[in-house]
Amino acid sequence: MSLLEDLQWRGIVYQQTDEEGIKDALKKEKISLYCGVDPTADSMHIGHLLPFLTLRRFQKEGHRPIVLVGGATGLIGDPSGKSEERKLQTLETVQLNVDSIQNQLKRIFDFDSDNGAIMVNNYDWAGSMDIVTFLRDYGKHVGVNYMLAKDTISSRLETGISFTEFTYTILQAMDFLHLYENHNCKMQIGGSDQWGNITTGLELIRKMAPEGSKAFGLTIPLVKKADGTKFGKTESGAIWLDPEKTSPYEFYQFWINTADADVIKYLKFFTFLSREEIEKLEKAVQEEPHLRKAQKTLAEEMTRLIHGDKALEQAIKITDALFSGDIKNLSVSEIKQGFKDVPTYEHSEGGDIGIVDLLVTAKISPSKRQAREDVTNGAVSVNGERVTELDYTLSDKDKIEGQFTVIRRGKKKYFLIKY
Ligand code: 545
Repeated sequence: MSLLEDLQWRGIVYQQTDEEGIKDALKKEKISLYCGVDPTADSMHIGHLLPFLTLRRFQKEGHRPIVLVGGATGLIGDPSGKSEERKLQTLETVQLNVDSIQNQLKRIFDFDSDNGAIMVNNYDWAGSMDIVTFLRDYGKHVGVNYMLAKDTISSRLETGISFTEFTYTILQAMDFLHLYENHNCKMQIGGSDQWGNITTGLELIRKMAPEGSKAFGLTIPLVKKADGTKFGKTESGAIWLDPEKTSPYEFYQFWINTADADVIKYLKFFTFLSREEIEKLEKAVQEEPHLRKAQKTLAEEMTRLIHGDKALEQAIKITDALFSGDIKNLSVSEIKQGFKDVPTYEHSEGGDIGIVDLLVTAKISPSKRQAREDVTNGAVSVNGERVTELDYTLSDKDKIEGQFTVIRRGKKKYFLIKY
C-alpha cells in the first residue's frame, strides 16, 4: 500500500490541490513538505496534532518534513476559522511560546536521519522585511478579489476584519514560496481551515517561481466524534501536550475513555500502528468490547508518543491503583496526578484525628451516625487499608510522604486529605 493509499484508508485526506500530480510526485521522488503552527499559546493541544502526525508519516516513508513555527505570523493572527479579530500578543510572549512549541514538536520528528526534519521560524525571513519590499515583491502578485473570495476572509466581512488579519494569508504564502525556493519544499499540509492559506501560497509560487514549477497542497479533516460533541475537550478543558497543564495520567485517561464508536478512527488518525494491527483491534471492539483492547492500545500509543515510556508506566500504575484501591505504593507525584479532581480536605492543624471525626469534618460521610456506620460496615479505607475500629486515629504513619492521606468510602469514592 502506498503512502497516499494508507492516508486515504486512515481517512486523513480531506482536500488535495492536484490529486494526480501529488500521486505522481510521491511515486517519482522523495519530497520536502511542510506544516506550520502559530505560537498563539505556550502549548499545543491534541486538536493541533493531526497534521504534524501526518507530516511524520511522510517522514517515515522517506520524505523530508519541514516544521514551521510562526514567530512572525504569530504576531499577526490568522483569521482562518475565527469569527472575531484576535488580540495582538507581545513579542516576549510569542518568543516564549515559540520555544515551548518547538520543544513539543521536536519529540514527534526524527532530526538525525538522512531525511531528518528541519525546524524553521518565519520570523527569520519575514520579521525584518521592510514594507516597500513586502508591497512590491509579494503584495503585487496577490489580487484583492482573489483574497476576498476566500471563505476565511469573506466570512469576516460582515463582522469586520482589520487590514492586518486580511494580510495574513500573504505572509503564509511568502513562507511557502520561501521554503519552495530555499528547501525545494513541494507541498504544504494543514487542517482543513488552512486551505485558503495553502492555496494563496500556491498562487504566489505560480506567479513568482520559474516556469514549470509545481507545488501542492493537502488538507486534513477536522476530527469529529460520533456523538457530535467536540473532540479533545473534557469538562476540565482542552487536552494539552504540556504535562504541567494535562498530566500524563489525565492524558492517558482521555484516550482510554474513547467511545467504541470513535476508537478505530482515532487509532487510524493518531497512531503509527499498521493496517493489520488496527483491523485486529477493530475485531476486538466488535467481539469483546468489554476488554477495551483498542482503547488501551490507543492510550498507550499516545501517552508513549507524547510523554515517553516512563510517564506511560506511571499512568498505568495510577490507573491500576485507583481501580484496585491498592494505593499504598503511589508516590506523592502519582497521587497528585491521580487525585487531581478528587474532593480534597485540608487538615490545617495537622495533628492526629479520629477517623469518625475526620469523615464528618471532611464531609466524606454526611453525619456522625453515618460515619460510624460506614466504619463498622467496612466501607472506609485509609491509603487502601480497610479501617473498621471506631477509635482509629490518623497519625504520621498514615501520611504519604508527610503530605497526603487517601480515604475511600464505598467502592469508588475517593477523598484526599492534605496536610
Ligand atoms: C503559519 C505560517 C505558515 C504555515 C502555517 C501557519 C499556521 C496557520 C495556523 N494553524 C493553526 C494554529 O493554531 C494555533 C496553535 C496554538 C499552539 O493558524 N496559519 O497554528 C493550526 N495548525 C494545525 C492545523 C490546524 C490549524 O497549527 O493545521 O488546522 C489545526 O488542526 O488550525 O507558513
